This record gives sequence, C-alpha cells and structure tokens, in this order.
Amino acid sequence: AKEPMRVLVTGAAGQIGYALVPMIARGVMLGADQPVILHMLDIPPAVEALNGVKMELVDAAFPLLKGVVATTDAVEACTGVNVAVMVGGFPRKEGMERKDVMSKNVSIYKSQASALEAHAAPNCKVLVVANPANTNALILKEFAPSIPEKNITCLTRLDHNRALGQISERLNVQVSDVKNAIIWGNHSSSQYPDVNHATVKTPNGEKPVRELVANDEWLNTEFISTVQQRGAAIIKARKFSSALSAASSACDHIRNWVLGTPEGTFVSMGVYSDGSYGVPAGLIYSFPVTCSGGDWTIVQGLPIDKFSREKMDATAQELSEEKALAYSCLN
Ligand code: NAX
Repeated sequence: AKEPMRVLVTGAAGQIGYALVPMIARGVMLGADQPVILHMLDIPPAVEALNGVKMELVDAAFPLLKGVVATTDAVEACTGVNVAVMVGGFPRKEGMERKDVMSKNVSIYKSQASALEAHAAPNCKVLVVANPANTNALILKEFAPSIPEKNITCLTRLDHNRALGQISERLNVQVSDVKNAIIWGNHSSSQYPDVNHATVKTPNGEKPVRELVANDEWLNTEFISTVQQRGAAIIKARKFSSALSAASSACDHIRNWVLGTPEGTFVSMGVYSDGSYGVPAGLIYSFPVTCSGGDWTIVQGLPIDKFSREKMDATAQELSEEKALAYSCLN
C-alpha cells in the first residue's frame, strides 16, 4: 500500500474548502489508490466551522482518509505537507480600495510562505487559489526562496475548464472530447481565453474548434467575454462565488501536475514566467503546459496571431501593475 500524502487546504472552513476536502478524501485529486492525510487551516473566527468540517470528514468514513489535522496554527498546518492548496485569503469587501485588499493578502501570503518554507515536505507542490491568485503566488514565491519556483503555481484551470464547457455547449459535443483551450495571463477579467489551438474529437478524427464553430465573430467576442465574466455570472445566480467548480478544477490542476497530462493534451496553469511567448519573466502568468514526472513544461512554438498578441500583452501589463502594487505594500 502507498504511504499517505499530506495535503494542506488553507481557508478550509470556507465555501471552496467545503467542496474541496471531500474530493481530496475521495481520491479525486491524487488518485483512487492514494491514501491522504488532510491538513486544514483557518483563522480563529472560523474555528468552530472548521471543527464542524472535521466532524463531517470523520462521519463520511472515507476509506482513503488516514487522518485529519484541523488547526489555526500555520506551522502545525504546514508541517510535512506534500501538496499545499492555498484557498484562504482576505476577500474584497464593498467600498474597499484595491490597495487595502492587496496589502492584507500580501501579509497573509508572506507569513504562510515562511511557514511552508520551514515546515513543508521537500518538493512540496503549491497551488494558490485565493485572489488575486497570480500575485499571491508571486508573493509566496518571493518569501519562500528555498522552495523551487517550479513548485509554486496558481489556479487558472477553472477558467480553462469554463472555456471547454462553452465550446462543448456551443457545438453540442461532450466536454471530454474538447481539449487544448488556453488561458493566457491573469485569473481576472483581463485573461485571454484562446481557442486557436483547441480541437474536438469527432468520428472523423480531431478537428480544430475554429473549423467546427465556423463563426469567428462569436469566438472572438461573446465566447471570450463569457469565459472572462463567468465568475461574476455565478455570483449573480447563486449569490455566492464559484465553489464546486473551483474545487474540482483545483483537483484537476494537482492531479495533472502529479500524475501527468495525457499525450497530446495541454492544460492551463499559472506558472513562473521564463519569458516564453514574450511574456515578461518574473510574473506568475497562465500558460499552456504539459506535465510529466511531477513537473510542468510550457508548450513551446504555438503560432500567435496579432489579435492574440494584443490580448496576451494586455493581461501581462495588468499583472505587472498588480506586482508593483503588491511590492508597494511591502514597504
Ligand atoms: P470563503 O470566504 O468562503 O472562504 C475563505 C476562507 O479563508 C474563510 O473560511 C476564511 O476564514 C479563511 N481565511 C481567511 N484568512 C485566512 C488566513 N490568513 N489563513 C487561513 N484561512 C484564512 O471564500 P471562498 O468562496 O472559499 O473563496 C476562497 C478564495 O478563492 C477567494 O479568494 C476567492 O476569490 C478565490 N477564488 C479563486 C478562483 C480561481 O479560479 N483562482 C475561483 C473561485 C474563487 O473565487
């Protein structure tokens, strides 16, 4: 039998946490043969709710779940973890300045970076979900210098999956037959959902999405804005932000990272830019990646047209501004 893996979920008493921890305990994230020990962190005002989640995990009697740590102590939460999913953060409240929200999250990610660096298992893989996800991940990287930068990522897989979902609805095909959409850039409304390389499996082989949709106008306008604005549409409908889809996509992100992507398939991950595709190095930017042996690699050599270039640059620009804002909060 495999040794259990320790998985940290911060903000575990929140909405996404409530959807995510049962998926992890069911093997959705790391595989149906991989035992897990869950480490759940939240803050003192949420401690009762956190303990309630722990009670439910016990009550669910998950065969793969070998232990649960529920705590408000970051050091205890981070100790020995192999995977860290950072969902906890300070939400933007009405009337708050961007800078004030950034400043709260910078201080959270600075201190949790130190706890992870000092106490996580070697080679711990980190996924930041909490917004501003790319910039929180960048702060975490900055303040955990001994964690390799390739181990620090942020979630744009939800946006990627939303793009696949929109194509599947439009063409009335199974979502599992659609692949290789790309989310470039920031997990914000400046992201660029790109279907220029996406394909659909048909009885006559793989066909480009552009050929099957045969409506460039829709692909270049409504498709893009629907994916960019989907988070807001969910809030409007549900009165709460996306939770089950965020949790499921976080599982997809880690599962592909640890266990690999299928041959010929790429997925979107927010990763540390090395300057690929002319994206400034030193940003956490969403790229198309393949994963193998526990490492991601940016897909190289995709042709980029002028329309795409402009949108990729605009979202990079927004990330550079967020980075500057975050650094201004450090002083
Ligand atoms: P909730 O407000 O329901 O939960 C957040 C939890 O984090 C709360 O229980 C809170 O007590 C806890 N928390 C706050 N500060 C903490 C700290 N310093 N350490 C540990 N825990 C802390 O929010 P939820 O709907 O679960 O969303 C969580 C985060 O995900 C938000 O930042 C949200 O914006 C972000 N999202 C990111 C997505 C992505 O694709 N990257 C999509 C979904 C979601 O909007």
